[in-house]
Amino acid sequence: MRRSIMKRFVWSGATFVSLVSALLAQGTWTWQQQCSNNEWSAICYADAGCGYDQNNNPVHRYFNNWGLSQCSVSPGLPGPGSICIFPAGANAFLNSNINVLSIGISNGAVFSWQDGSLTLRNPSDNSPGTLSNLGLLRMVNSFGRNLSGVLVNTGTLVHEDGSNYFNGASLQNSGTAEVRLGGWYNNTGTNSLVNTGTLNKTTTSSFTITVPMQQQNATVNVQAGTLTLSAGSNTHQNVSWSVASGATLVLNGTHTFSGTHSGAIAGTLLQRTGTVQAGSNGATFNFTNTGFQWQDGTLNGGSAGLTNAGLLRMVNSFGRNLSGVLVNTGTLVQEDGTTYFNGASLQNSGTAEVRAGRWDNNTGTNSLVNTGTLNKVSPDPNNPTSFSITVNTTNSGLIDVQNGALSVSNLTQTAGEARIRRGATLSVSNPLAMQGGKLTGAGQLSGALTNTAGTIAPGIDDPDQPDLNPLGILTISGNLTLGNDAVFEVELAGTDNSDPANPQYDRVVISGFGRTVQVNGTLRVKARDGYTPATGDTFDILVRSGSSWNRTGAFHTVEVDPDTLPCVQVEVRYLSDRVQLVVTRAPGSADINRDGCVDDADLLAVLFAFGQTGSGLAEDINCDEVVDDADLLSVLFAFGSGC
Ligand SMILES: [Ca+2]
Ligand SMILES: [Ca+2]
Ligand SMILES: [Ca+2]
Repeated sequence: MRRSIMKRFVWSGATFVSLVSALLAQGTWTWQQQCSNNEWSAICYADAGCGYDQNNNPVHRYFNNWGLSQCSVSPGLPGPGSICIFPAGANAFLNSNINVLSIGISNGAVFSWQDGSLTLRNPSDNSPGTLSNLGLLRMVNSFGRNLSGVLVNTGTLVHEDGSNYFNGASLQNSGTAEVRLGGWYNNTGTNSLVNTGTLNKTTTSSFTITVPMQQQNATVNVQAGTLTLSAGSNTHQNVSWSVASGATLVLNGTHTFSGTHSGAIAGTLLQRTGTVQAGSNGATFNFTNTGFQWQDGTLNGGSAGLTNAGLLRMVNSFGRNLSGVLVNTGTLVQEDGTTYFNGASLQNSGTAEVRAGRWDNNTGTNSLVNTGTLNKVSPDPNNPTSFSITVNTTNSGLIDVQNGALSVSNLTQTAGEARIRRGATLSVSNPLAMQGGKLTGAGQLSGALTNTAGTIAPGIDDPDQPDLNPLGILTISGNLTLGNDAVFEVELAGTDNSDPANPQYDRVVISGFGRTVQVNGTLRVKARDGYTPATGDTFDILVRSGSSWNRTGAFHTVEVDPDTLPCVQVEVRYLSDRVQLVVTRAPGSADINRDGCVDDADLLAVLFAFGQTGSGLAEDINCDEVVDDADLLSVLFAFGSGC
């Protein structure tokens, strides 16, 4: 009976293949290659021990690669429910459709899959079966392959070419998976790519994955070419990423990150579109070299926040959407385009650099909080760029407008410094609310300044950047309000302010017509570089450049720094077009009679006044209110100078 069925199977066509296979399928099959062709279902024959037919021709003995042989008909092949084992040394090739329960590829075995559908399934309950690779599993040539069931790779998987379509399939890699050209596509059913091992992209070709990825403690190395991760939903936890020079890793679709993601990116790591978001416990990016490039799509830090500890770049002239909390402790660079804030909070305690484009207040409640450094720069300082921030901004760090224009619609400063370098402009729509910190520089504030408790200190005094001039002429094109606790700090190093690039003292210029200037608070006067003013010297510390202004009020306190300006006394004059500082008393000079020469006339003056006490004595050179030997020594040490 069985023999007759076999005959019909062999000679009557494929209809009976599955029937016969089903009958033979159960059990364990071990690869034992008997044919020169190493294809899974290869059949070969030899004239061996099967006798002769009625025409005296030898009857063939048919062999397969599973150790079976049979006279006159083909032996059976693994079918549904079969357990298939490829021992070490096996080198098998799959170019046909198969349906088995499981496949085991041993360490030392090679299995090359070119074409066909590989279905791993338990026929009794239709649950997925498993292919376990401990050896080398290759996907070869440019064919379209179909996978159903579970593929577990703990060995080496190399996808050389072609497309793998996932149809209710899960690829679980804890070994090494290398992809070169082609793709893994989310075709039908529920599919997943679980990577807890290493995924390497090699060769200069492109590879695309649309199967949802779940990565944990994994490594992704894009060594060459382009790897595109485009699944609709992906999760990545504690993944180490690297992209070699010339290579590209593209993120499309939705990617949820948790834990820490680090890596050296010598090539390009690009969010081309889609969504990158932090999980419920937040996530940290620490990408170095060229960093993480956000071009388009959405970045959502969620309520726990996405923290950038490395380099995060907003690139190209796209409109991007930011939501949730983005914390920058590393370097954040906005190169171009518009970043729309939609219920977003950007918290910078590292360095943020803005070059061109906008950070726009779009929907919801948005904020920019700078406790670090926010630099406005232009890639080409000879062609300065503009950057606009319409998100409510609070500064307690450093805002440094190095060149070009920075527009901040609503800027509140509670501490720190807003610095406008010479030639640069900081624009505000609503009055800059200075509740603390300093406004410094030699550029222009375009807009009003309401200084309730901050310090206006023209020039830039930065010990880390000694090339910047601590003396400056700062222009305010807008109304100026100084409150009771405001400070205006003026440094003196000479009386000549004719060279705006190298002024000798600090000044604020109010430009524009009909400005309102309310003066109040404290005027603080210091000297620099050992400068000592003379009685009668004047300094125009607050001037208007327009034809009129409405100036009211006066400083309630004038502080003269006793360390740099000992015994200097000043008076503030409120003139129609300026507020002027006049030196009413200067420290003594060894040239007592002020004839330009320290000689015996000055020595005699001190001797005649010797012992006198009181303030304002010309002979009291060191200003301690007594004429004594200290003053005499001052003359002796300076004797002959100026003569
Ligand atoms: Ca200064
Ligand atoms: Ca003299
Ligand atoms: Ca004295």
